Amino acid sequence: MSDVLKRIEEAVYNGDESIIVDLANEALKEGLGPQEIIDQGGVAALDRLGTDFDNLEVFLPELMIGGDCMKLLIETLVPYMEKGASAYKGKIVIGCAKGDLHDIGKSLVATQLSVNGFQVVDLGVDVSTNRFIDTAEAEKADILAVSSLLTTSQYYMEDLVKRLEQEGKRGKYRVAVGGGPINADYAKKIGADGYSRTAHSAVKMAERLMKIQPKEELVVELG
Ligand code: B12
Repeated sequence: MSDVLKRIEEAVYNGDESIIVDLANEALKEGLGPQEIIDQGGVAALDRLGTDFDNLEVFLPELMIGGDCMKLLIETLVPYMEKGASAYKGKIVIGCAKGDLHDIGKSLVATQLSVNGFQVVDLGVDVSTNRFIDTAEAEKADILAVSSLLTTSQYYMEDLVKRLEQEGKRGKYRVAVGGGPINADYAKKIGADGYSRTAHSAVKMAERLMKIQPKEELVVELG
């Protein structure tokens, strides 16, 4: 692995916020792509922090500072992300499930979708089922996208699908889900229409979703 990617991983892991921007620029100068820098530098560090948090080797403050470093890394790299075809592809309402404050992955998905032609309404974190549905109605959205990293919040994805069915609105929206503990089997089990493992592959997944009717088939992109 490139030396600068390793140094970015270390900086995010150690919460060295003051050197993140310089390192990101150095990596760009070396010809590395923004997505590669985010995944192999930033995400690698957050994965390590998550594992070490699980093993009681690091604690909440380290997770928080690591999260802030990652946000700064992404903010620095977003202007360099390649824009795909910009013709309007559809409208997506996205947010983190109720109770969930992990917004880094959700924001990466929102950014990828918007630079690739989707109009994105980002509701942020801790979004209730009512707010998802009310916003989708008001915005005449095509896709509802829910992110969850907490097993305690993922239940609200199922709640959303059920509520749309109970209110006779299921046929109006495709529902996409993603986040750490989510996988294709879970997406299928709760009756979602789409799942993708990464922000990058979320674009393909959303494009495919726009071509099917809700509940026609499960669209999966592993990416
Ligand atoms: C950083 C972090 C935090 C930061 C979050 C900062 C922020 N603004 O987001 C802070 C410090 C706030 C935090 C708090 C907590 N955290 Co935390 N956190 C993490 C950590 C280390 C990284 C998460 C991250 O950003 N990953 C990087 C992003 C890019 O990955 P991602 O979110 O998975 O997203 C990608 C894909 O999943 C996908 N995707 C994501 N969303 C969507 C949506 C759709 C529609 C699609 C298609 C795709 C998609 O695309 C993304 C990009 O490729 C994880 C460990 C880990 N490895 O995930 C723990 C982790 C998620 N946290 C955990 C826990 C327990 C907590 C706390 C409960 C700790 C506590 N005791 O208070 C609190 C809960 C707060 C709350 N109510 O949400 C656990 C969750 C365990 C579980 N099974 O529920 C984890 C797994 C750590 C662990 N191993 O124990 N955390």
